[in-house]
Amino acid sequence: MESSSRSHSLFRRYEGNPILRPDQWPYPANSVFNPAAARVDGRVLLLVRVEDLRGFSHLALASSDDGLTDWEIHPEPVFLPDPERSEEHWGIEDPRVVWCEDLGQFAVTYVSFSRGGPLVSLALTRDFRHFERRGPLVPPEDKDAALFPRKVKGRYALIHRPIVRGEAHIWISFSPDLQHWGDHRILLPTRPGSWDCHRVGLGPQPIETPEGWLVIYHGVRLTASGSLYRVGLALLDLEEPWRVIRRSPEWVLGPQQPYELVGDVPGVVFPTGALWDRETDELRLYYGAADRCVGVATTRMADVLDYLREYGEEE
Ligand code: BMA
Repeated sequence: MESSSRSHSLFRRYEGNPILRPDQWPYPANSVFNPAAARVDGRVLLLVRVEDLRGFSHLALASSDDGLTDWEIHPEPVFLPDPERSEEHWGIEDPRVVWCEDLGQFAVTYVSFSRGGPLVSLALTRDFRHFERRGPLVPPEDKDAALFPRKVKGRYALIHRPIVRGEAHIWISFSPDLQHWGDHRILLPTRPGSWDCHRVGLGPQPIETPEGWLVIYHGVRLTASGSLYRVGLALLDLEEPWRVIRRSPEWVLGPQQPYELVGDVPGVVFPTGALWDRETDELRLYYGAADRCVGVATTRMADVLDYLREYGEEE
């Protein structure tokens, strides 16, 4: 099959999209989007970014047995900005979640908005109701971060997206203790001229597969009528994750549906949660649509790996 047909048929949107909308919320919300995803005791939990009517964000919890229907929305926010913490002055946004073997807890990396700009903070949780804040990991301006689910060669690893010299590439950094970060390297740069030429940023947490760490990322092109946010894929070496094995030349999901084209920010597909069911091989991608609501799209991991083997560019 021609590569473009393959890229654009890899993910299938759930026909019941959008699965979460602001009008379903138990309290006034402008938008509900960019959720992290986890499976806990057989249920799917989404830690959802909710923007209130002042324009500040916090995190709320939605849960469902099948991860598609019958969402139960917790009546109150579960993670609010702490007024004592200067880094959370203008709210908290866009969480990513990963089960961390070494910590025996879920690690939530989220964007906290300080007066000095957005930066990445870490909180640990087991139940998504109680959170232990570990504070900022990196200084502003930085976003779109997740830890790896295990240490790599004895070190914690973090993918993140600092802005350096006005450039927005995806970086990887390492730490012995989750506090001191170093060995910083550019991992996935923007590609001049391409659909991901202006900005790139990590989507959900990196996922360990037999062929490498799967990284799902967003790429941005600025157009005459605003930014277009689309989704690309990359595979990293399992033991040397700063080595990119393959990267999709084309986007695999882009704004097409009305709920992705109309919202506070039109033309945005922004994946932040992923669940891979190893038994059925289904890979689900939870994403924010147009900074307004939540959608889900699915594929099979085997198809993703085949696609990258066949069409991915070697770096
Ligand atoms: C990014 C983040 C996301 C947002 C996206 C599109 O920079 O701020 O929270 O969904 O832009 O507006």
